Amino acid sequence: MSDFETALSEAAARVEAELDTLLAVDAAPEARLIEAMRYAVLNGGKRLRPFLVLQSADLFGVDPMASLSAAAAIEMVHCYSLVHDDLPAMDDDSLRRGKPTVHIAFDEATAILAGDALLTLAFETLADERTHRAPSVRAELMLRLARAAGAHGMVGGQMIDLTADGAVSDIGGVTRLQRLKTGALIEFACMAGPVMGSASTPLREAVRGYAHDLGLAFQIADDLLDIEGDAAETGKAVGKDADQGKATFVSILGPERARSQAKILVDQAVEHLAVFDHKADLLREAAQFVIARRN
Ligand code: GRG
Repeated sequence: MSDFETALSEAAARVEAELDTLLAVDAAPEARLIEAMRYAVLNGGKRLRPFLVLQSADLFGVDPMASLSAAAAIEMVHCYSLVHDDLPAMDDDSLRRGKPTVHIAFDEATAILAGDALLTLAFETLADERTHRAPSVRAELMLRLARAAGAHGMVGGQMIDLTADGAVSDIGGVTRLQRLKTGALIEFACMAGPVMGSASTPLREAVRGYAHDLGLAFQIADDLLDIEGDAAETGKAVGKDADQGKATFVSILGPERARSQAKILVDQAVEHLAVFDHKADLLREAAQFVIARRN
């Protein structure tokens, strides 16, 4: 295992333990909801977004227990989006992270409620004093996550994606859609560290540049996996973009140009980190990982 893989799996173990604590099972009548939330969250997954939170926080000397709370919060939002995206009204998928999706394992209403409750719990977690002692920092985290996840962020991107019907057909349109749908949350993950560490504007801008290029590279890799990956490796259905006639980076650029564009973006992402010393090495490796991954 490379240093990066070891760090990623250690971060995953830490965030899973935190999620397990935050989603404690109890005997209340709503226990079925907690069970569905746990199923949605404690089911593997690369935990890339939490990793980005922990690493960006480490760059600025943030208390690791505090950044772990923020890492758990973003994973809850990510998992909620996957649960809702898999619903029959949206992508209608029965496989996620190699297991039956939440509405298959439970039922549709429970899946909707589990997603709703994960989104809400994410904000409750950020609002908790354990995430940061300064109320202004907690408020900034909540504001940024709300913007990243909301109507002009992830949910807005999903809306464009669902209603595109050929309207998004050029590279500019696909870039904007994906910046909203997946890029905004990745940017939040990277920016959580500088926010919690009260970083200077130039250093925040360096991390933001990294996050921007990383998010696009991640999405191009996701589009390539949809045509080149297989369900056993990715743990989800593949070939869906083409089946749905969706414009993607790969459908517009073709696989070869898409791959070289992703490499350029990774190089640019790494260049943004030039202001940081070896402490940013794992973030540099994370950029390489997003385009090399097989799931
Ligand atoms: C339904 C509100 C709502 C939003 C949906 C994120 C999203 C928007 C849909 C997910 C569908 C999808 C496959 C998007 C492409 C990028 C993406 C988010 C892939 C999954 O993320 P990974 O690879 O997954 O980090 P793991 O399982 O490792 O966490």
